[in-house]
Amino acid sequence: MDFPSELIFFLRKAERVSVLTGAGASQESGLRTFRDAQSGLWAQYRPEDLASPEAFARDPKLVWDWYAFRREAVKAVRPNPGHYALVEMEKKIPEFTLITQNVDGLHLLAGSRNVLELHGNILRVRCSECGTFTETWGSDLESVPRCETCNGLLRPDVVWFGESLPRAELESAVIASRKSQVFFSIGTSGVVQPAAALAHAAHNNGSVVVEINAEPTPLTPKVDFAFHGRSGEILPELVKAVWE
Ligand code: BV8
Ligand code: ZN
Repeated sequence: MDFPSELIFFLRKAERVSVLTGAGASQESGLRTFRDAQSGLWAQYRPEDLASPEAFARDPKLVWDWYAFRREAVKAVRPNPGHYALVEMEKKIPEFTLITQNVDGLHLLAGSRNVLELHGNILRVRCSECGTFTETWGSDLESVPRCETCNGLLRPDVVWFGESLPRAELESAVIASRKSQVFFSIGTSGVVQPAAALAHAAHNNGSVVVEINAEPTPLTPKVDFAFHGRSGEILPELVKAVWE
């Protein structure tokens, strides 16, 4: 794949680069994106109808089981070449921030260091009442496991629709996006807020915005460079073209 020489030039001299990733960045690891039709048992549910406090209050077992199913799927997959290309990019850029909407922990597993998990991490479980984190819980399939401290229902440590994002991560993400000289939007449909606003904040502060996505998104008209294809293929080629 050929890359515009001015993008290569920008990246070679960039000191501050921020990257926002979405489910598309994990698709080549074998994880379904959020917008993919859910598989099997879950086909009849829309993610938005499962990933919310109301859904958990209405049917905690259904929501717990959906996350248990997804947690096992995450544990069964590995980072893909796109994740590893971002690890290489981080080594070349003095101030590099990886902001992810993904809850699968694959950037950390690949070796990325400065990662901001805006929507939490599905591998972490906490009490829905007292917030205590736990690594182990009962394997009784009939009911949602409960907190050993206060007996509250356990839940995945992810941000549901209608819930606020973790303040520290969001603030750091906004600052990094605004300060960036180059901002990448990778594998995201750019519809979920406030994450989707980060690319606009970068653009409005003069960043060079680069989109790498399988298909055009609402952001595409505003970006400086758009590459439509698979991030697991494009990212390693870009890193090679710039730094090798
Ligand atoms: C909040 C964790 C304040 C859970 C997730 C109306 C208008 C605007 C906003 C709203 C609105 N109504 C409600 C809102 C706010 C709402 C929102 O944005 N809703 C959307 C649906 C309109 N946001 C919230 O509720 C947020 N909180 O606002 O708090 C507040 C507080 C109190 C009361 C009110 C407000 C919380 C949002 C976080 C929700 N949690 N995840 C879990 O995972 O179960 S979001 C979840 O969906 C994912 O984490 C991810 O972020 C998002 C899906 O987006 P993508 O990652 O982009 O994935 P998607 O499938 O959409 O796209 C993948 C892309 O990849 C595609 O374009 C595809 O082409 C591409 N692709 C595929 N394969 C590849 C590829 N690209 C490259 N290579 C490939 N191989
Ligand atoms: Zn508790």
